Amino acid sequence: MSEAVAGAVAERFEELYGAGPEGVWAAPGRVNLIGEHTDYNDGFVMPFALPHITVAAVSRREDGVLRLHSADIDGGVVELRVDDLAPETDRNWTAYPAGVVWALREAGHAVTGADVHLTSTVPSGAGLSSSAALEVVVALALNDLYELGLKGWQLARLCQRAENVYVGAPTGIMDQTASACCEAGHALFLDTRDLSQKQIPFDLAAEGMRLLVVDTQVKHAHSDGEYGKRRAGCEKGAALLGVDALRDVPYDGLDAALDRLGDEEEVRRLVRHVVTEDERVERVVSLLESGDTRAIGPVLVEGHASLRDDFRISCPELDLVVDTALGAGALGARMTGGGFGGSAIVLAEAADVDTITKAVQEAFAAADFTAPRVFEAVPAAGARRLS
Ligand code: GAF
Repeated sequence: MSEAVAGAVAERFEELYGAGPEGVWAAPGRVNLIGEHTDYNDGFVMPFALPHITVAAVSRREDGVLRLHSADIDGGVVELRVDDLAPETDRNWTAYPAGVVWALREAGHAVTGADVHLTSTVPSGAGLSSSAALEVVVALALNDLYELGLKGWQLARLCQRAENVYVGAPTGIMDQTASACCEAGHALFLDTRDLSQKQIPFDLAAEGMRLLVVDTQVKHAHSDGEYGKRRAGCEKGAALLGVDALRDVPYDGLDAALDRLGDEEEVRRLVRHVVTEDERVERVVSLLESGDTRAIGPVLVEGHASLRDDFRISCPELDLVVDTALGAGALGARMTGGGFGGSAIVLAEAADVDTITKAVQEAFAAADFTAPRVFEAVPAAGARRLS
């Protein structure tokens, strides 16, 4: 499968650029099991990689030229000069790969140009980290070709910088780390403060369960303001409480912290979400480690309520998925990713998958919403070289 994909992408690269690529790489999208909007608060997250990948065929250049092409976007080859790359000057898809080159060079790595051809099966705008997959696949290819010796978490940091500074989207570090560091069959328990990681075995099929991803088809965007407002509100909360980040507010000190915030109603809600969400991640980890997998369902539901009521980033379509799936027998369900659209996840007994899927599709039709895309997610491999 990977070989066939790599061969096809390499062939197209040769048609575009006149010679075969030096290599072909892949980086996946992700879903987050639990731990939402905790990553820019130095907290905990628990994503796993999807089988959906962005693939890049890449060769080095020594003349300072960066040529970018995507099979998925009209517009042909885009040619840039690495010396001219500057933050927030590009509003197109090319800002993501160009931002990675910029971040590598800013960090002192002598990247002197590249020819890049990309294609992706990660749905875009679905909250499944298509941007991170795009960044990470380019970073990994350049890391290999220019023999930079950077580890997965270091590539993730550089990709985050590309997205924050070059693209101008104030996201955290979860998605890039997930794409770079996840392992097949596992969810990644990540401490976003120091990027320490633990791979947690997550094989639902072996226990007769499934995890569905329901893409509501409501497109979200991170640079459009609401994400940044939540982030700023969390930073305000940390400042008012005199801590470096909300991660430092202990769960058993939450009530006292909320009292101290007085009539800062919005900040109180944001703080309550982040502090309880960190606790939920730790609870899910310990349930999975003790083999009590079904018991994570109610924790996912609590997480959704917190994102809907306290963080206020759900939408009618996401709420409908969660309510309908639970009504049709799901063990748990919640929105996943940045919010304001995108996808929800549903944890279900294998035997209930068809009933739940049908119920969600019918509920969307009855509400006159665009039909959702439903697929089963099995934890897949992180970024890697294909050929
Ligand atoms: C988006 C961001 F990119 C992540 O960093 C994270 O904050 C997530 O939203 C919410 O948990 O995917």
